[in-house]
Amino acid sequence: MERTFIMIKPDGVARGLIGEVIGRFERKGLTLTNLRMLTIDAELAHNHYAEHVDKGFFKELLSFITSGPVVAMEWSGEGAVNAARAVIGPTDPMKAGPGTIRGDYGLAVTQNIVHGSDSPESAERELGLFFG
Ligand code: DAT
Ligand code: MG
Repeated sequence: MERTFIMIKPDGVARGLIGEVIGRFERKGLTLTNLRMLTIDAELAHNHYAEHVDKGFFKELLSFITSGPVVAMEWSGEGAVNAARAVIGPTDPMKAGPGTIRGDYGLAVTQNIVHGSDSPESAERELGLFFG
């Protein structure tokens, strides 16, 4: 059994998409095994997005991800990391097809509604950051 870290970002929470997003992972067959609502501070944002701190878009990403409450979740199931990424869709919502969360609800690459871990190793690291 694999687990992955999924987070509904501040835009998804503000737009009232928590139920919609959770329902999609449930219908995929994944199991919600932990959940926590919080507002990310700068330190946690730097840790979570450590691979991106030197990128040109990081300042915008930092300001966005700390701008309001998020829903942090652990989802479990066979191939959970890739299954969840398929439900979420590509990073840029304009390139995400209909039927994916980002394809159905997103327009801009920063405000793309949901985060999903990109590998089992990233998932364990990110789950540790958010759930200890
Ligand atoms: P993903 O969230 O699909 O794993 P990522 O890890 O490459 O994508 O990037 C993390 C987040 O940073 C992404 O969800 C949105 C933002 N981002 C990525 N590339 C960007 C870009 N070129 N311009 C603006 N924001 C970007
Ligand atoms: Mg990523």
